[in-house]
Amino acid sequence: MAEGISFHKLMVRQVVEELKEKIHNRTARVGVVGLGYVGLPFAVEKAKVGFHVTGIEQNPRRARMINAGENYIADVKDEELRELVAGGRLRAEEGFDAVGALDVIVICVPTPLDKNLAPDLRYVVNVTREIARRLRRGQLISLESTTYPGTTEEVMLPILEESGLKAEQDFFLCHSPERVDPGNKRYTTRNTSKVVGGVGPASLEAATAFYTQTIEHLVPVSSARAAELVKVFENTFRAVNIALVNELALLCDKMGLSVWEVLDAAFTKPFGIMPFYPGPGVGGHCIPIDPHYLEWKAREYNFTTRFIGLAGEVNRRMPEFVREKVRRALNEMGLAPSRAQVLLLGMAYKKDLADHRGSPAVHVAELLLEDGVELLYHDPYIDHIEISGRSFQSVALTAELLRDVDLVVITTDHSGIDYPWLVEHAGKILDTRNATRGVAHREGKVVLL
Ligand code: SAJ
Repeated sequence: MAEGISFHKLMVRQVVEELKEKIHNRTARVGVVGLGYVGLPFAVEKAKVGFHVTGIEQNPRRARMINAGENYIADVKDEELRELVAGGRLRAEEGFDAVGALDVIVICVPTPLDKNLAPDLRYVVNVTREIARRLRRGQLISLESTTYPGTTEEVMLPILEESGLKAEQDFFLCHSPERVDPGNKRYTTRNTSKVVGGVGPASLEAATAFYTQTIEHLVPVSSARAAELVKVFENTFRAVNIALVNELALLCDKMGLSVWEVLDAAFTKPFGIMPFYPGPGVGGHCIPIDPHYLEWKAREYNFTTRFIGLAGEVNRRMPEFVREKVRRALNEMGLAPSRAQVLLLGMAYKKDLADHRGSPAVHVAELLLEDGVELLYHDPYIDHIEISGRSFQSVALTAELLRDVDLVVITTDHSGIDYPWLVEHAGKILDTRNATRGVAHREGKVVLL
């Protein structure tokens, strides 16, 4: 028996070493499934250090754009993408035929919630099934999508082993959560430390060899589940702290205090605190969603994650609070919402981005339309948008427009807006982001959240 075990271990060792050799000499063929704001920057980083990268992207338009060297992700440099595609280092395919020839496959597909705030793993499961059909010995599969602890081991592993191959001996499986802060110029895919956890030691060894090629600081943990929990904790940390300051904003409104003054003063504390700010709500495809993956999984252990549920409740309430502040502002001008023209400044879910997925500004717009407001919007990054089934175009921001509208609501604090000019020409402003902070003579004209 001892002989058999050592032969088995020898075999595994050989498979791991072969894969690591291909990774070290960059001959490993890398696949990235999902070329979005996580997948494309990752694919470019891997191609830049010499790997041949195949993107597997179900969106035909995106696949065509990649193969034409055209970029669509702001965090990727157009020229870099063009050169990598022209040099044959990076290409995109719509299907999974290439999987059999790949050595490492990284999965960066969306993990949304369904309408009951339960995890929707359809993309992860579909991709895993497609890979399982083509799985071969020596491959490393890495899930980067944010998900609940257990997805890699309880959902993906059984599907992959339906191939007849076994994890930790024929193929390797890990979870290495993405940590992308869209628009962040300081922290990139390369210099952001990255957590990685395998379904076993051989998987962790293979994954570590792969990720250290392009990530400056790797953080190995004991399992894929631990890696999954790290990531959902990170986003839960943000959701809860944003909800805390949003709740403070609601209380300050009752108390007649400025939440901005209170927070600015609180954040002068040089230790033991971290700045978060209230806003019109929490958008994007991570913070409003990922914590509910953990909340859902915790129920399996008969455990209620009260902070997550409460944070979601508070954050989802903020668009309604902005609607209330708009009504009050119009009321002070003697205007009923149904007789008012309101300009929303910013549709993106956060500043200096064109992304409006789950954007609180969109929720605010929907509520104002319900109140019968004549709605206009300006967003330098988003030239058209559909809200409540109606199409809107971004209007030009002119002094004349500002004179005409009854109220301007700053919903996204884009850096490129000239806020002193805005305050000078607008009649009344509801500033939900404190974007006009420091602008002279804003008193009397600017109402803060
Ligand atoms: N927000 C506030 N107040 C704050 C911070 C944010 O209202 O103090 C709002 C933003 O306006 C936005 C939403 O919350 O609508 C989410 O903002 P975010 O920057 O936390 O979220 P994302 O989805 O753009 O990026 C985050 C990453 N952000 C940071 O770490 C700064 C990080 O949580 C994840 O790496 C990433 O999502 C992800 O992909 O999970």
